[in-house]
Amino acid sequence: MTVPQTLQQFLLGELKDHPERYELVMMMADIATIGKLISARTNRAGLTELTGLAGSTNVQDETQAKLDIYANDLCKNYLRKTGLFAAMASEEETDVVDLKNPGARYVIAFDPLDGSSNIDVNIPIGTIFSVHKKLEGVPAGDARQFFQKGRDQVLAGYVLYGSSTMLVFSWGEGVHAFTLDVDLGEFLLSDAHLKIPAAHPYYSFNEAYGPFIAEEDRRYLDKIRAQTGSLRYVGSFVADIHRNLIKGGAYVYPAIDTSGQGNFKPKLRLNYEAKPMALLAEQAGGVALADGVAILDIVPNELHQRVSVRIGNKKLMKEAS
Ligand code: FBP
Repeated sequence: MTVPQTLQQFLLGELKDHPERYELVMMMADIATIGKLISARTNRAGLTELTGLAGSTNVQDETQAKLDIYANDLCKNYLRKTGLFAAMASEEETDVVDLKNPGARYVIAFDPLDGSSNIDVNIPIGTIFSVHKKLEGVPAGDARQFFQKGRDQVLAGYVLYGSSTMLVFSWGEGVHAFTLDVDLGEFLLSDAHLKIPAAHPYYSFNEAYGPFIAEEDRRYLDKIRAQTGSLRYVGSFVADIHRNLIKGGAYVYPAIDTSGQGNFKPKLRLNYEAKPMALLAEQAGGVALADGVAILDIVPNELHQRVSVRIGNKKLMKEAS
């Protein structure tokens, strides 16, 4: 019986082949621990005081769930202690947090708990992370640390808290997927090089927004619907992207205008939602576009900048555009 490789064995193997990757290896070990801690809490959320709203709103003007706050504090405190990061940006933090680690060479952006609207109803949620080299000559706590294009990410990925907890990441050499064995308390390798299949049975779009999208997006979605088979949308970015990476398909979140005044606004955040997922999609053989350009080539100019998102199979996305 073959025993799957543990994350630790995988990371030590990387270290043997790429000693220069020491810090990225340490980061992945820490992110895995954070994932296990949040997974343990989300699994038992219904039995604890961690369900429901926290009564506060974040910089996105979203009501924060108690688990949003718990996950954000856990990430912040844990990442500070690693000493690897000079600064961090989070969906739940208005400004960049200077982690006061003078020698640190990296910065990290993350969405501590993606899919907040699904927390209390036991639908998969996730944590998304994106790591860049620290920009020299720019103060650690300066938002410009995060005005780096996605193609310069040195590490990106997510932890999915679903029927099983999975850790999926890339440092630019393919996409690696691990599944948490709760009995062992170890992430075990489930897919060394995840590739989006050629098939594309599913599309993910919140159809409730159908009347509120631009004509070009409407035509695009008509082609996507025609070339896929079924609608699958759970309203957790991590879960919808994960499904489409595994099964093939398209995820589309265009700019929305509910005013009818032509005031189209995108929702998803570039730095800690679109950029990391775009790196995974491209590394898995897919494409990730925003208004016709590769998401990985966009240079952010705001910390919580939002972009429209089209992520999926290369052939499908190209044929529909
Ligand atoms: P957060 O939950 O981290 O704020 O993320 C935004 C999000 O919930 C995504 O996970 C999801 O894809 C999208 O918003 C759902 O938006 P909508 O309810 O507008 O379809």
